[in-house]
Amino acid sequence: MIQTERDARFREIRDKVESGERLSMEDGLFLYDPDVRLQEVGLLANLVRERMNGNVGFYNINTHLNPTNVCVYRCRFCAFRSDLRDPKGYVMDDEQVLARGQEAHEAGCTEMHIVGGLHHKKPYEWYRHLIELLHEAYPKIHLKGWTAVEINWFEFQTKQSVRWVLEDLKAAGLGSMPGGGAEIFHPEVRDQICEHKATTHAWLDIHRTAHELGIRTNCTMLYGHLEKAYHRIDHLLRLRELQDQTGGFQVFIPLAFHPENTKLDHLKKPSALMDLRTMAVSRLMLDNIQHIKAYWIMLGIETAQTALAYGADDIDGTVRHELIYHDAGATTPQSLSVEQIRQLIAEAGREPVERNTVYQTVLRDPHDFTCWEIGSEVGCEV
Ligand code: V47
Repeated sequence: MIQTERDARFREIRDKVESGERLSMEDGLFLYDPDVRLQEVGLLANLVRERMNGNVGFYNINTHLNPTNVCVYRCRFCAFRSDLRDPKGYVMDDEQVLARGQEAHEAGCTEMHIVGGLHHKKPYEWYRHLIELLHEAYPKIHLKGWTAVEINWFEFQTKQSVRWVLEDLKAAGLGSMPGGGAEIFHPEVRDQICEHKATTHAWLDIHRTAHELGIRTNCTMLYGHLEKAYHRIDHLLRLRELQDQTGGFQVFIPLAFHPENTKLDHLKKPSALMDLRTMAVSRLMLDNIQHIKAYWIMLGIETAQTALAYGADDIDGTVRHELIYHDAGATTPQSLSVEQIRQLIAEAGREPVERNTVYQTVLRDPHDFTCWEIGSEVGCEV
């Protein structure tokens, strides 16, 4: 395509975006063409970002908990997993899990992000028990736990339906589900990186069922490995289609592949330019998902800040105890203080706003950081 044709095609897409018209597979592929200037794609995504979320840069105060890294699956992109008898393998006991809950409370966390391996010897009841244990001890902390891959495993373990498993976990205190395990839906890629685990159909169906039960969920896409632009757009369109039907996704998180210590360590990490383009294209394609998250742990702080002008309106949280990316070579800090995270959002020209997991604004007691309020609900007692 020559430059004048490219300019005309870009104007067509800009007109669609300005008038709120939905973009197609072809539009998405065009926006991934490296000859289409990244800055222009970014400006267009920023238009949508500001239309949907104003000038706000959301963050939360959260911690991660990975109760075990032992996993029956061997996803080629994963550096976190361990075999049962590998010295790297671990399983946390109740005391360690509760200590993490106490630490989260003292740090003023509103959320614990809980995911882990699928341990060969741990029954569903153990995973359920961890949710119940934390919820009973720290009922104010929202538990965002277990991806669709874990739910699919629990379905297999219990021989019960997805609905039964999700209702049971909700009764135990599960608040919402993270977006992991989506990877790339297209079978040409999925079959090469994680052919054994939850299928695309299962992943989408579990999220659909969660939404029907009033459990909000997040969604992700792992990019920068074996996939091509076509697979990425296909992935976004499948999410958009489900969101049209349920409205239950609250945020989309594009996840950049980190190759170190994985079976794909011959690949190069995606560039910051690729990260920003993926952020922008995601914002433009997913017209029905309210938030786009630039996960600073995975992007690095500078790229996450820049992403706030390329479609993203959220940079995730202060985070503690992150393992999945750090095991795969992430060089970002283990956590940020509240001052640091607010400062980096402000430096990017956005207004820092603390949110909880379901995007309600959090107000803090200036004299006691562990006391916070959502709407009219006061959340300082544990
Ligand atoms: O599903 C695993 C990805 C995901 C690597 O919902 C890797 O708010 C890059 O889903 N390089 C788990 N990516 C993380 C996740 C997540 C993170 C932050 C917030 C939320 C949320 C969800 O991480 C996995 C996989 O796609 N992953 N290994 C790796 N080496």
